[in-house]
Amino acid sequence: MDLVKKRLQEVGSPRAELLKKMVREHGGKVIQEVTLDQVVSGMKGIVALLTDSSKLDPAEGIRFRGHSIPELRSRLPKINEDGEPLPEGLFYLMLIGELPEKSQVDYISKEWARRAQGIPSHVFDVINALPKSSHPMIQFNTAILAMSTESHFRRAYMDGMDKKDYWDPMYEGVMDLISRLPIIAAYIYRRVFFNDDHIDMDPSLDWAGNLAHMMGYESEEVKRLMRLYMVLHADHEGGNVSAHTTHLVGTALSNPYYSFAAGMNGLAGPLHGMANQEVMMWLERLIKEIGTADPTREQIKAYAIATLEKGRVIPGYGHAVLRKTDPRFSEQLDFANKYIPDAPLIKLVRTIYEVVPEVLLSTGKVKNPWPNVDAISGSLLSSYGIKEYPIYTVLFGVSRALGVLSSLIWDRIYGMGLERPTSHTLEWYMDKVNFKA
Ligand code: CMX
Repeated sequence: MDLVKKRLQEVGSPRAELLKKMVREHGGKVIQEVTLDQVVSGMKGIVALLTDSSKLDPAEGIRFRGHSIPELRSRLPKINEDGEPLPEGLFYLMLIGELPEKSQVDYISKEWARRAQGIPSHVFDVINALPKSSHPMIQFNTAILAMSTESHFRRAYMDGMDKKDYWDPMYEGVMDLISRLPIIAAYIYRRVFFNDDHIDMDPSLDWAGNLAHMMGYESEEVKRLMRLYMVLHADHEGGNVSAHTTHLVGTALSNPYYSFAAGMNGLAGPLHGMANQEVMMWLERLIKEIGTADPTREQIKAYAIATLEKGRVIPGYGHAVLRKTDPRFSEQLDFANKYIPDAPLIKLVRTIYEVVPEVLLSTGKVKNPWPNVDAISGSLLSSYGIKEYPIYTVLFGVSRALGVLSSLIWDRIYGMGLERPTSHTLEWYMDKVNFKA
């Protein structure tokens, strides 16, 4: 048996039993009261999800199964000692809850390289039927849906499988899907930006290294960046739009392809994953309007204020949960300072970081004026030669699969129920809070 699946079975059953027992004994206990503010502000802070893969602390940032990003950068297995961790290791950690050995990570690399071979040809036909001018996220999400013809879960469900075994075909589908995403992403990249000049995968490479290779980047530097990028974007607890949507759709027992495609449609929004592209467009306009790639703090301040006066957001800044600089930003800046400290875009990102928080604070309404993951990721990719902004959200999506799909398997292990919160009319709320018009 697949060694990851075997370990998952060993750790999964006792945790599922634990949850069942706790609900039996404490199911009626009140966790939290909900305010009207929370209902209309997008359910912020409402505790209503169970996600083990990662937890976001507003002041500290993300921890994956209890481990901070700096810890993971030093403790997860790598190819080279001075390199970045392999995302395969983070997947193992999020799925199993234990730091993997290098041999387990190598096993996943090989397993994904094997499973990646099976993409049916109609998936590429579907991509090719879309105009090249359609956004890469449209092509990516369509391809994910097109791959659902291969769903083990759908077949097992139709064959009448016992629901306690659903996690098994879900695991199979998730492993297939994750293994194939780099091929799909690279195919779209080479289709749109390199005139369909495609590059075959190299089964001897790791998952992220292969993505860089198939996109056309052979240097060890870009592969190292891609491994870091794939680790940093993988998960951000359960309530963000892409994670929550994947989970929500999965509770209808939709297969992993349907569920993940739904999550990716959420990632494509400019307030979520598409912010990485928005940041680059904001920087491009800034450079054009000010007339220099090395603007002063005063010039940046004036440009940021003008953005707010037009009723627009400053992309890459702010967060629904975080209340400090996103460690995913800091870790990328650390990487840039180490390897490309003089890159013009990185210098610009640093100066913006000195100016924008103060501008946002002065509005008096922005709860978190600090940069998030998207404030630097595009500048880093661009400084390494990956300058085609529309592919950035696709890369985010490839990485995000690791977290949301490991959680989707756990949803089936836990037997999570159909998600179905209650809605009410405006009049109901008026009555509830005793408000007279
Ligand atoms: N620029 C301008 N205004 C901002 C702002 C920003 N970067 N961040 C928040 N605000 C505004 C909000 O639009 C809101 O204004 P209104 O009251 O007029 O509606 C007000 O400040 C309060 O918002 P908040 O509670 O601080 O933030 P939210 O939880 O509502 O939204 C987020 C969070 C990320 C959508 C918001 O900060 C934002 O729009 N940032 C820019 C887009 C971005 O970078 N998104 C990426 C997030 C990370 C990711 O998912 O990838």
